[in-house]
Amino acid sequence: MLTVFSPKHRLHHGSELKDGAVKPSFENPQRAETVLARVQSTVLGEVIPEREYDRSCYVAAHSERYVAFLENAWAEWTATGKQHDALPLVWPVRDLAIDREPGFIDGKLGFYAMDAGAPITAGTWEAVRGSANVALTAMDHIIDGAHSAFALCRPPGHHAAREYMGGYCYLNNAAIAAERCRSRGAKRVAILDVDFHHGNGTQNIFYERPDVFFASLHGDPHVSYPYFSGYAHEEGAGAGQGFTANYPLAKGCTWDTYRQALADALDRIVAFEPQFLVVSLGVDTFEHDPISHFLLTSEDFVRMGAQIAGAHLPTLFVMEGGYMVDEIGINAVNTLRGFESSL
Ligand code: OKP
Ligand code: ZN
Repeated sequence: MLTVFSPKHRLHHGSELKDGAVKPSFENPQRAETVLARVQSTVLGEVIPEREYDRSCYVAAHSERYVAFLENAWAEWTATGKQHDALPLVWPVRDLAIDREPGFIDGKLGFYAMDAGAPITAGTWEAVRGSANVALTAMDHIIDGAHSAFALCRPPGHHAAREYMGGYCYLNNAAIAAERCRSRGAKRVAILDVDFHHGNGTQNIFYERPDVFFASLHGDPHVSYPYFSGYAHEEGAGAGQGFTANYPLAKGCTWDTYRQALADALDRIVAFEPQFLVVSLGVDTFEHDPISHFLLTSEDFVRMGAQIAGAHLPTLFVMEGGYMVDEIGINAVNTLRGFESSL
């Protein structure tokens, strides 16, 4: 399986609020480096760099003004004299003016963010573009005939919605790849999100769309981030009614429970008859993940990959979360090898 990787991810190394202090983010550069090292040591296949893509590819999944915000945010922030990571501290909720973009960076940060978990730094935009271009390059490889590919994206993307960032995510790499399929002629695309956290951003982008089926398995939002989406009753709306499927799973979920939900999600995906499958591959469902609470073992990821291969669809794997850095490479590559070995 081909891997696409960009060293530009190293330009993004942000901080987050943790235990009452600003500390280096769990979402750190070593994550992608560890996965790359495992891809190489297991000889998964060729590793190629990303190609350049026009910003219209990003605007397919996001609003023009949001992409412009991401592009300009660091310059607007430093123009106020600040040099530390830009984080929002105020948000428009409920009765506040949720539709009017503020004219000042402090307001814009809250307007375009769901939480304080997506810091903007000097190198963030370059890294974020690189990550989206990694997904686009790998998707094009599949559209051009390959059965599978691995987009080793960093930063991740599945919390990024049409018009907001959050949860370490800025551009939604999986959604941008799915839109690429559509713009290159595919009628139907499915996205399967196996990251521990609900893919609220992907759901947001395709919620009213009948052409992109979205299924997500994740920690029950009643007790798990992102808390405000991912319930089973969220099934899409309007023309998209019935084209979103959510599987909230209880704390302590093991493979035996997980595989049944995965089987149901894959059945629904196969019934949808998509031309392509995009997998948001987070491995934070791992038993030793520091910020999640499922109990999958490293061997379970091999089983997960094999089960996904059973859908017999051209499949793009897009890297999302996973924070037990020592084992992130083993778990991600186990999934890919499980997929390949059962073809
Ligand atoms: C991203 B992905 C705010 C951060 C709260 C966010 C978890 C994001 C997970 N200080 N935690 O789905 O793996
Ligand atoms: Zn996650």
